[in-house]
Amino acid sequence: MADNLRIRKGVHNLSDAEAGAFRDAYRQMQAITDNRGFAYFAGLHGVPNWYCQHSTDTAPAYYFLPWHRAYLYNLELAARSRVSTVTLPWWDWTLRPPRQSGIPKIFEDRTADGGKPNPLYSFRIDLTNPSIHHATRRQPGSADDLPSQSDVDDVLSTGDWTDFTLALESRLHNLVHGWVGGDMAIVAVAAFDPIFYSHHCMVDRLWWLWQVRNGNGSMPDDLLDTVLPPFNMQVRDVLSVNSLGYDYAAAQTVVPI
Ligand SMILES: [Cu+2]
Repeated sequence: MADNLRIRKGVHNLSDAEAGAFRDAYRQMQAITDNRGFAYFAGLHGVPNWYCQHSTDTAPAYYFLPWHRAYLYNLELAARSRVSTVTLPWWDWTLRPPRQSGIPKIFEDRTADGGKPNPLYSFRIDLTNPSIHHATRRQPGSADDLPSQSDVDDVLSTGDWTDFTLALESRLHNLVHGWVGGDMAIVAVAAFDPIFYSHHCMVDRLWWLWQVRNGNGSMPDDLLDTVLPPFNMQVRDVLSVNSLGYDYAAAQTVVPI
């Protein structure tokens, strides 16, 4: 295991200092309007640029996992150019009380860091075309309705690449978008909610846990050369998180080097 990998942790395992650094990075990015800023990244997924790839648009070629991995990678680099120690934390929706219940507290607090607005709680969408002007909001369901560990194990036990990516996207990922509700439930604006990236980080982590077991499985070869716009990356460039320079904390002991 290389020492220089960036380690992504669970939101529930962040120290106060790490949570503060994460807020600081997002707070700085949210104040920037150029292509280093939060609004720019949010606008790549749905409105106004619509680069995201979901299975419903791309069947039978499934770029959902590779595209979102490239997306998070670039977002994380932008966050690290603000605060160099930051890595993207994942939201483990399978945790239950007392460890966590529903939306993690760091995303739920309205204020943080001495009464400042919490940059993880909401972000104001200000777009002219289409005209959308509001602060993101959520309408979460009951905490018991989030996917459980056995739901996750079920999806992870799917050996075939196509079955796996479809199950992860439709049974876990979509369910959590709908569960959070509000903007997160609408593809066009979901990425403006700051929790989006930690939700997708969990999805990316589950793909990696599956890859540790299955490699690339039966992923079709012709998928590998596909470019993932607007990123200058192909599917083959994002297959290994270690090659991208990061790892997932809980996976460290089981990842073959
Ligand atoms: Cu999503």
